[in-house]
Amino acid sequence: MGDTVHMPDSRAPDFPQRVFSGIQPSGGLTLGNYLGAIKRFVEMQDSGVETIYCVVDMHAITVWQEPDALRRATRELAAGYLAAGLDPARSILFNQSQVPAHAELGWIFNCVARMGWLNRMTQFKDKAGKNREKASVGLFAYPNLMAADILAYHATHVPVGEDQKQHLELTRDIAIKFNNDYGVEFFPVVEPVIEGAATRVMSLRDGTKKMSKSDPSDMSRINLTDDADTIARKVRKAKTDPEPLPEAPGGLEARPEARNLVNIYAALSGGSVAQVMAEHGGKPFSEFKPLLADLAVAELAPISAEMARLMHDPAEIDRILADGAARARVLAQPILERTFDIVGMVRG
Ligand code: AQP
Repeated sequence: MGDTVHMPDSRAPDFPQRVFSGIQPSGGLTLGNYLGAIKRFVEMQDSGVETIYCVVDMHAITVWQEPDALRRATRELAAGYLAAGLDPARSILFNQSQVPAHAELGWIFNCVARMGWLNRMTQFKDKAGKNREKASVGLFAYPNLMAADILAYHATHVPVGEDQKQHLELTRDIAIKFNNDYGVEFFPVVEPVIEGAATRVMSLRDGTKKMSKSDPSDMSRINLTDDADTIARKVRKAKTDPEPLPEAPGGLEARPEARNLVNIYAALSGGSVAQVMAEHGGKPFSEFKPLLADLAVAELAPISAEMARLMHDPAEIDRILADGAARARVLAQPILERTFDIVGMVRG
């Protein structure tokens, strides 16, 4: 696995390579989270680079979360990390709220980032919708906290799906402005790692919309906790057009639903879109969908079973998160202290 990982050249050559990423416990994990993020997290861990993966619970509460549901989603996400192959002995796994440095550095970055920068964030516009006045301040400032998550560890590489690209550009802008304002070379300019066939998995009901854990329609997504029958049913019912698959990748251009299913197939099989087309081009969906369903079940069923097993022992999950948080605090605290010092805060 390790040799499939491509780490783009760092723009922070003076910093040792360190990977950070996170996922919100804002619902159950989807195939989008798995292919766009978790599968890549595991590959990076297995390649031997230092990896830190977070359950970003403070991000989750930027929109309302029932406390009990948040607790459950936090443990379920941690179980998903473990079941997919993240190993607490090789990666630091923890939840964000157990490491205060994230919030503390986030405040400093609230004072570095400009309103105009945040006003341009498309995710805020999408999530706040027409109800901007009623959105939480946290939802607006979300990218500043995300910058703090990453920069509190001087991380150099961040594996994410395509939708997070703009937030990572903002993280870079914050690092550059902080360094310029204070005349230091303290924060690295991070590199997003957005690679693979499924950097943007789309809804099974609408090929122009991202697959999302908070979409009201459960049929729009495959959840990592879905059983084999449910996965097969969702794939069978996935929206498609009446034409068979095209013979070549170019034929997918104006066919978002077909493209999405081919991308998912490629990501699950570990091949390229061109390989999938070479093998399955010209097949009707009635033939292609069952093959896709089989592939999805083969990959996800063991993960789902392991998640269910792990969820029977929440105390063990809590122990793993607490242990990871203790290790994360050791890394983040000196970086936070130095930041306070650079800014001019008196520390006793
Ligand atoms: N559909 C997707 N395709 C590829 N990657 C995806 N990611 C999310 N959806 C897809 C990637 O998963 C990581 C964690 O995302 P997040 O939970 O922090 O927030 P999100 O991007 O807003 O994910 P959701 O599922 O859409 O959550 P909600 O519905 O709560 O907003 C990121 O790396 C993301 O790119």
